[in-house]
Amino acid sequence: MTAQDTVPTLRELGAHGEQEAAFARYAGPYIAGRVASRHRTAFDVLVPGSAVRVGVSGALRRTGRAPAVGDFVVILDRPEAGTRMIVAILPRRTTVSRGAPGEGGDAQVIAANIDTVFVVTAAGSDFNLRRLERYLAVVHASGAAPVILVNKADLADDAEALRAEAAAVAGGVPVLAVSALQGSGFSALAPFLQPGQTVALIGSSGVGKSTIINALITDARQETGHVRAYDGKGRHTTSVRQLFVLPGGAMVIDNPGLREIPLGSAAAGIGEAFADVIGLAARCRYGDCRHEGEPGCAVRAAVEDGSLPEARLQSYLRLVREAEFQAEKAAIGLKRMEKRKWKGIGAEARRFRDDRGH
Ligand SMILES: Nc1nc2c(ncn2[C@@H]2O[C@H](COP(=O)(O)OP(=O)(O)OP(=O)(O)O)[C@@H](O)[C@H]2O)c(=O)[nH]1
Ligand SMILES: [Mg+2]
Ligand SMILES: [Zn+2]
Repeated sequence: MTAQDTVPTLRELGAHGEQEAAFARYAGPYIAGRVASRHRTAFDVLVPGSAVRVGVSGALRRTGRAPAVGDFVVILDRPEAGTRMIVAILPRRTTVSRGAPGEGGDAQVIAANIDTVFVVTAAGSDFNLRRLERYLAVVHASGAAPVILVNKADLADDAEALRAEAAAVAGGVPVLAVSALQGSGFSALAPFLQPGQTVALIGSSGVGKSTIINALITDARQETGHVRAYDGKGRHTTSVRQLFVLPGGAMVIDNPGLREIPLGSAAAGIGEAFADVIGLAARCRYGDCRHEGEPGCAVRAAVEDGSLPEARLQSYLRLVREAEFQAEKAAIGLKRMEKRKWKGIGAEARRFRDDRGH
């Protein structure tokens, strides 16, 4: 399941000091590991020496917290009692999530403890600046550093022009053109793939995330024994999120293609993704300017003099409106939760009364 045969330590699996310290507090038959993939109820966890498939303890399940791919977890390991299960999740450094369509707009964790997110797009019909802006807001909010990969450079008439177009909306985030098919542009990925670093790849279905991972695995001329993210036999749509350990010691997480990228709790990332607009807005006459035609609007002025593309402003305003809507939804969810709590207390009070009545 991993591309390496040697025994990775917790640190080699990407754990940082805080996580090692948190695990050091466990004494007894505990082992720490990193979640590589998640099945219906079981998890594949990389532990020093091997990979194990384990469930989750009832106590952890009742906390409502579920391990995510990339999480460092504590496993209670008592083979003599036939028990081997995840009992705790060690503190997360970063959390990449997307809004869940559920109540309260609460976030769905894509992956945890990610250093870098490769936002993958491809030359051709997937290439969309507005979608990239949305991805950047989500990744900025996660604490991980985004890098944009424009894949399938071999299909582009002018790959450098595409790269530059993406760079124009990336606000200083690195934008790299690659071709997973030809293996070109990969040397520029090396700084993000140092031993112990973790990269998650996200992007639409078909942009080449799995092909890129395969190229990274075979790039190191690993002879045998590795699992390929993409089997090369016709189209293979990734259905399960999975962490791979590269021969060089970096870890990459392959994700199923995202059909939509709800903002979720990523509102905080909008500011970073649109630092240019925020900077202009600071110079608007009114502090609560919505840049919809108010007098003295520095943002509109920038659109008029051509320094800020109208489409980028519209993209920003759309994301802000969505974030406001999410915040409202979250507030409604909170109220509902409160109501439920009160109902629960009411039921308990009735039970208490009934008990007393008997
Ligand atoms: N021309 C060209 N085709 C590529 C390149 N990279 C990937 N492809 C092709 O694009 C198709 C989709 O690639 P995948 O790696 O499966 O895409 P994915 O992003 O993993 O897709 P999902 O798993 O559905 O999210 C495959 O047929 C690949 O061979 C590239 O650099 N150039
Ligand atoms: Mg795939
Ligand atoms: Zn304004």
